[in-house]
Amino acid sequence: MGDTTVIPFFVQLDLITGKLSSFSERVVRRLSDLRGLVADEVALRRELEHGDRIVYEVFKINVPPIQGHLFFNVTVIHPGKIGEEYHFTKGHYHMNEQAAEIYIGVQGKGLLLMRSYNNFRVIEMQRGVLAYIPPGWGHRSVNVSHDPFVFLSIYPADAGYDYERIMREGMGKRVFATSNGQGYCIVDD
Ligand code: PAN
Ligand code: ZN
Repeated sequence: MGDTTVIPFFVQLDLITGKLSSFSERVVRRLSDLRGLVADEVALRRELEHGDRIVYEVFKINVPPIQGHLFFNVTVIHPGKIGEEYHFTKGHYHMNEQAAEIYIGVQGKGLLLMRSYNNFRVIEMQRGVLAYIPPGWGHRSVNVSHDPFVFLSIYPADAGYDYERIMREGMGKRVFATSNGQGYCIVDD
């Protein structure tokens, strides 16, 4: 029997801006949350002297975190760099190795970095791109534009998050601004 404790509901997603009409929780990640994850820790410390700015936010809609339910939420990565490295999410593997995920690009331009052992994939994200993250692939998103990069995520509510493995092993790729500040380059890490 399925879990019937939640009754059907909806929220309105603005397909141009990614703004949700309502959400249950707003998770804020700041510069200081990226300690140990950035290429240039000295640049990070320097930028922290000017304040602990918001790098990205996740607008979550809560449903029970159990098998059968789906989480869906909107991530906004604000434009910016730490040193020459574009703003990115911490990145994670799902604890539940059976859990896949779908990302849908809504606004701005980003990269979805994925890793499974020594296999690496990068998908360019923008409005209308539907990306599939298979079970077992670690994933991180990067904003490579001068506007907010916004995307929707949908995944099993019992997926769980393993951030430690990314801390230990990294994503294997990093994304930097090119010298004219307009483009990006993907570098092995
Ligand atoms: C996304 C991410 C979101 C924030 O909803 O959780 O973009 O990234 P971090 O969780 O790495 O901070 C997702 O992949 N959920 O499974
Ligand atoms: Zn995920």
